[in-house]
Amino acid sequence: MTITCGEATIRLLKKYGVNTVFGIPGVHTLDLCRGLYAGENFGEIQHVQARNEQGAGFMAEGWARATGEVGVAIVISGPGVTNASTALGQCYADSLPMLLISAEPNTNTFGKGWGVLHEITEQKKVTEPITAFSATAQKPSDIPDFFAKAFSIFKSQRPRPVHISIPLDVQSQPVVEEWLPVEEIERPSPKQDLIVKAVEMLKSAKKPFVIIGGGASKAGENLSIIAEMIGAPIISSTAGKGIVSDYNPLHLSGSTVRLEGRDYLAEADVILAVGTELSETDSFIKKLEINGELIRIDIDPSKINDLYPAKLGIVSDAEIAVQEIVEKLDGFQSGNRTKEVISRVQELRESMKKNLTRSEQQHVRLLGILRENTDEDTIFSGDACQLVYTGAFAFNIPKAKKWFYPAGFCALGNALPNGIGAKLACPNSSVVVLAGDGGFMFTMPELLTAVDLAMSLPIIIWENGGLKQIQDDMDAGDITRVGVEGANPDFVSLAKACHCEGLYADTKEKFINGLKKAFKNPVPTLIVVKEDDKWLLES
Ligand SMILES: Cc1ncc(C[n+]2csc(CCOP(=O)(O)OP(=O)(O)O)c2C)c(N)n1
Repeated sequence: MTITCGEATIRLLKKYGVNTVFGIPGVHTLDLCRGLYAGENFGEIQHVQARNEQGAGFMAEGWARATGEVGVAIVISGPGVTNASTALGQCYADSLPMLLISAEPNTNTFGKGWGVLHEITEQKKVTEPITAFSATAQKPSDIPDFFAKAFSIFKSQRPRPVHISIPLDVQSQPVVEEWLPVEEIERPSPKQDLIVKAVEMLKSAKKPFVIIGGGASKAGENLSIIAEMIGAPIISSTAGKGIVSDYNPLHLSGSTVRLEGRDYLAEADVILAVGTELSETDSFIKKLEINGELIRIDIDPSKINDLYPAKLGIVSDAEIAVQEIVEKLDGFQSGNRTKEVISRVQELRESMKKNLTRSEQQHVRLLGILRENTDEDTIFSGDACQLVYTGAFAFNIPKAKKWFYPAGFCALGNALPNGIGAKLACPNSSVVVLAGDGGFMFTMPELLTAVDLAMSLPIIIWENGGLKQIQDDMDAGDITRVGVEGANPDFVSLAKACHCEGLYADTKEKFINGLKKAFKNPVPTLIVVKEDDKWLLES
């Protein structure tokens, strides 16, 4: 039977296991929209209407953060693509699978510069630097080929976003043949001699250390076994938080952002770094002091000898390589070292608590209350704000994929739409959004998307009078404050105007009760917490 290319594209998405797409339709995506409800596709894929394509992209990102599976957004050409591009940047920086499907004007207009609707000359070039690849379909049969390449990247390589543009005239062409998904290819395994060498280095280390990044998301259990066997402290990157539980006594959590954590790392003689870029955004200093021999395990060969060249580089899927190291360690025990490391980790955690700023002390108080009133499956979707910076090292996350702090690209405004995507992907998990007053306003209209979805979603807004991190940076640099003190709305009234619940939590009780109700309200609840309120200053 003949169907349109738009319909065939949606059918193929379904065959790859996609059941939700985020987007905003336009005249350029009508054939894709027709495909959503045509024939056997009818209602198979939920379309979530965002209020801005940046929101749609961030929702797809949230889906990917929560599940490790591809998040999909469908947008118009031109402004739809430029709006959604920030989310591509986020997914690129944090190695997340996201598929942006966009329209493009008719192929006969390419390169002519006629100024047709939503035209960008060579649209794919806009997204090329922030995707694994960006491609324009010249004919319908390009689409299954592009999907095959994209899904191989999502499943079997370093996951990164992909952008596929489907021009108007291609979308409407007939497709006769049935498009099928390709089989998953095996993820790369390590060379045996390198695993043997790594095990020798770990066994003979006097002060080993383990660093965990987002690429190790399926290796958590074995990484704690390794740390326990060899007596090593663990530190996580922002993307690696929760892969090994923050409650593990060997774990310093995401404390590469703290001097205490970094100084301890500098003492190590052998460092096992798994699935981590060791990027600037994990420490916010130019370079970590690494004095020991570095073993790097990464699926991406380009990572092995970058800013931190490895003494031993193992190109492999992290899960497979770490499993093999555990097997080859064969029950090894480092003697008393594990005990010693546990007490040192405890000491450093205490010392981090003592060295908090006035703001951080308040964050820790709120985060402590939040932890007591949420379960271990709760997902925390954070924005780039001071509350979340503190949480990176001072908030315990027990499981992988439960803490979103997209430090990689660090675009403000991700928290609410990321949370919406996560809640749709994991409807049985509670989701809490953590945002600064400034960052929240970037994607505030997506509140209405959550209303459409009747979503129970507590949104905690840390109100500290503007763009405080940058205020602080300006103050510290003796720069006259500029552009950081703009007005905020009355968030509680705003919530009501958007058919949401809203409250100002000026006591601990109001906060806890508001949070409990928010998990049940059939709409989002804005819970505004103001820095320097009395209850946050009580110890
Ligand atoms: C899209 C984007 N624009 C600008 C910035 C720079 N920036 C980083 S933190 C920050 C302040 C954020 O303010 P707020 O969300 O209120 O959090 P706070 O720092 O007050 O905790 C700004 C403007 C950014 N990260 N992303």
